[in-house]
Amino acid sequence: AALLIGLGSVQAADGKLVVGFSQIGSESGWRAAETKTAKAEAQKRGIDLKISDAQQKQENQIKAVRSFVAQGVDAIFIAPVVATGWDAVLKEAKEAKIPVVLLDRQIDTKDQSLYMTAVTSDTVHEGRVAGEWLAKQTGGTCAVVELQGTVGSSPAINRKKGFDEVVAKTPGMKIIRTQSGDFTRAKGKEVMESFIKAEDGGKRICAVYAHNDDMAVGAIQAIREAGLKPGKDILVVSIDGVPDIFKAMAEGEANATVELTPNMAGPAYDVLVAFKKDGKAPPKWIKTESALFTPDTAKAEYERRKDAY
Ligand code: GYE
Repeated sequence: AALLIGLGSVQAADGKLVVGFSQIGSESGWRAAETKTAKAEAQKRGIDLKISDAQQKQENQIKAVRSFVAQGVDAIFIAPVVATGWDAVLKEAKEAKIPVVLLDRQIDTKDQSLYMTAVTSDTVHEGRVAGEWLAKQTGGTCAVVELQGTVGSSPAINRKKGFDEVVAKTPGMKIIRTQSGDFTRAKGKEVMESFIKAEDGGKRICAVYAHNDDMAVGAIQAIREAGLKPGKDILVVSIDGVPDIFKAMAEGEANATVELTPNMAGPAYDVLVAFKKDGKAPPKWIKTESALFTPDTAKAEYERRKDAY
């Protein structure tokens, strides 16, 4: 919709709500699905969505937010690549009275008034669920290598924290190597290759815990290329629930995933519409579900999702 500049405020000519979304990039299959879903859910509600791709850089996100403020959009959605460093730009949005909604990642700030709400999963809980599944599966004895997400991002920090809690109370479970694979398939593969080399061709590794499915898929390739059987010689547990991991599970090459819905924008639009209508502020955290999936249902789950991604 075209924008009309009025007195101190800007509105879409056709009365549509205008939302500016600063997206991180497309590092994972999950994120591509989140972007796709954000567009579809906007269309359903007649919302004019403007997406800016930050190509993994916080400075690009800050620029995008400033540009949305200058355009006078009705709301700003941000998927914050890292957790720190947001206060200054969020103050600018607040001064312009533009509500901000965080999508899928949280931020570190002392001033909770800088954003209206965050739609995310409980990423500490996801790490716990993955850890508990692995502890149970292995009878509590397992040498784990960990592929962390993007350094400084809330899901990487929290998925590590939740998993570490389980390790701390399971004497036979240990993380023997841990490194960031930046949430990408290529990096996940590369780091897994170095883990395998460092651990006697992979023989000392019981399982790989990847902070997302894409890195797990990369790790599966590395395991296969090293002459080992992913899902058997080295167990594979990760988070997201993208179609490719269900496919890998159905083929016996992955063992468990914790689902993360790609529909973060839908609930955000709903609270925004309510807020614009009657000024009702939503709760500070809108928590999405995190369910564990294992190979028994993988084929059906793959069929059910493959088109939505
Ligand atoms: O799990 C990963 C993505 O921020 C929770 O980011 C999200 C994570 C998701 O790249 O695949």
